[in-house]
Amino acid sequence: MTSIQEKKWRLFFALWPSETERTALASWQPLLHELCDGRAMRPATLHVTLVFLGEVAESRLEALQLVAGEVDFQRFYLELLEAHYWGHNHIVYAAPEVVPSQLTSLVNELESKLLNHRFQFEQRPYKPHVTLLRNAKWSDTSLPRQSRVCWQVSDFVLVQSLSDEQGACYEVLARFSAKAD
Ligand code: 2AM
Repeated sequence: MTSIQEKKWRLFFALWPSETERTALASWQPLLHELCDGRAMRPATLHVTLVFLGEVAESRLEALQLVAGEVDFQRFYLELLEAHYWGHNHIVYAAPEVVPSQLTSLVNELESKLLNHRFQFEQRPYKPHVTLLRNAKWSDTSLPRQSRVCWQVSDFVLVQSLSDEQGACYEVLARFSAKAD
């Protein structure tokens, strides 16, 4: 008897920048690339992951979107000014100096609703970041401060991770808006 494997989608939830924020973040890349080498992420792929789900069965996609639609969160600003380096995975990334409490609440609520609906994912301490360079090299020294990016977050997205000849490429499948103030 042949078993038919259900199709799986590689998925994650993320904050997805507008063109303005995307362009501002991409403008950090040339100097960082000069300093740290590696591979600059394509501007169209820049984002902040909220929860990385990995492989999800196609039959669970509708439920996943219903769960995300139940998340109640307020809009907030994410201020990015600093670039950092992680030696363990050779990534140069943008991160906020202070993580907004609304972002922490959004991730906690999303994770808790997903767990209640039996979605599985790796639970690690949450470190919001935008990956700017991969395969980079840098020391423990601070990287230069960058021009401020003040990102107004008013929604989050469900993204499918695919790959093409240039590496990862992402497709936004659905958007979930903040509740009115
Ligand atoms: P990274 O940029 O720090 O690698 C899509 O892969 C997004 O999900 C990336 O932002 C990636 O973070 C994040 N992510 C988190 N956990 C992951 C995992 N186990 N495998 C792949 N990507 C992961």
